[in-house]
Amino acid sequence: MGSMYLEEETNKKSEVISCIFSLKEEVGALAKALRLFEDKGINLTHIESRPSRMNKDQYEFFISVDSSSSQALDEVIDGLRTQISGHVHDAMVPYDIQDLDRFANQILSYGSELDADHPGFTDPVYRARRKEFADIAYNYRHGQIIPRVEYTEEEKATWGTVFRELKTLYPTHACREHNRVFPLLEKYCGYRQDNIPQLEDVSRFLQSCTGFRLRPVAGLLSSRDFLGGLAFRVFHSTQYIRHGSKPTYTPEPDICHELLGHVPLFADPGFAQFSQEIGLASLGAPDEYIEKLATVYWFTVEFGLCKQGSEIKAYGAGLLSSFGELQYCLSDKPKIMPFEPEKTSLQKYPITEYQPVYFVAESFDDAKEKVRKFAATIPRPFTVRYNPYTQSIEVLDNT
Ligand code: HBI
Ligand code: NLE
Ligand code: FE
Repeated sequence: MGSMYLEEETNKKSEVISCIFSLKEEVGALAKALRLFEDKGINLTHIESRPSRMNKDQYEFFISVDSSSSQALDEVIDGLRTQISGHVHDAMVPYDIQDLDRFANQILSYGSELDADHPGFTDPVYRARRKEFADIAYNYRHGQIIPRVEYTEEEKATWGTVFRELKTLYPTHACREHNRVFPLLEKYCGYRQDNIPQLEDVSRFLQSCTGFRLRPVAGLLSSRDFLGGLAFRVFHSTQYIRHGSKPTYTPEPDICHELLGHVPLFADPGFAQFSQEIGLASLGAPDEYIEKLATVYWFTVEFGLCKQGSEIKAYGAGLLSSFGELQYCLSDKPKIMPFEPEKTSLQKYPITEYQPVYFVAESFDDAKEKVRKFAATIPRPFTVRYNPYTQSIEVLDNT
């Protein structure tokens, strides 16, 4: 059944929306659910059923509809929840790289609006500028060239400070993979103290290294949407820069964080695979596991340390983009523990200050194997596999 579905999916590329819901096993339950679709005039293009792995007395239904029905589908989902107490899995899973167009604009905070404690909140120039960046992201569609931005002198000065300070720390503080890629970014992508590189150039470079690409985003996405992108080797990247008053550390991602922290590692094959593994594990996972995976992501891709020879180095992007925290994380102040997904995924963490705890990985390969084992324990109605030729997800039946 999985393969039949795949054929439909590749023919119709992205004109399909899918959804999974489960119903208590009782006479007529499916008929009632299907009537909701009928009432809204929705034509199902695909339906599969299977007993739920999570709930013994439930059946799961995996349906696809034509994307022109997307609004009506939202109403049906409401109906499933309220009228027949069906459980709709929060997963409106992206199946194709273009599906990311439907998720990328649901920003949690800091989009064009800035929260009151943000250093740019009272700066009207900064706020107006953030709105320009938000508009680029909102209008972006998969496959387009990422619009080039002319950065102001003030923005370039902020970048310059961050770039210069970090560059002096990398040789001693960054992992070897980061240090290996950095000179290539200087050579091919315009990484310089007096120049903020363009996302489009960097995205092309990454594609040639590992197939990872960048997609502009206005601010923070939900964990589910953000991790989902990684399954397709798509990294959602901000394009604005932090407020010039606080170059040492900012809690929100900005272009310094993306380009200096994340990009060098996404150019490394082992790390790219590790990141995609977390993304694949997130597809269709229940909410409580999304939270665990987000925590695993946080303590690896974002704030990870790793062993290299007899030393410990930083590979987490949040460390490699903050010259304050990069020094702090390798000092004797924070607590350091081994990376074990089962335990790491339960660790609480602050998001607006230096981390009190870090986790150390043996290697990217080792971390990847551990995440894979952890992912296998996530109860999901299906197994997924990425097909790089079609850039889509293959759904494999678990039964
Ligand atoms: N959204 N745009 C964006 N950038 C991130 O780095 C990011 C995100 N949403 C959530 C998130 N990071 C993580 O902290 C985890 O929840 C995955
Ligand atoms: N604290 C990081 C920095 O200042 O660059 C950004 C972290 C984003 C999660
Ligand atoms: Fe990040």
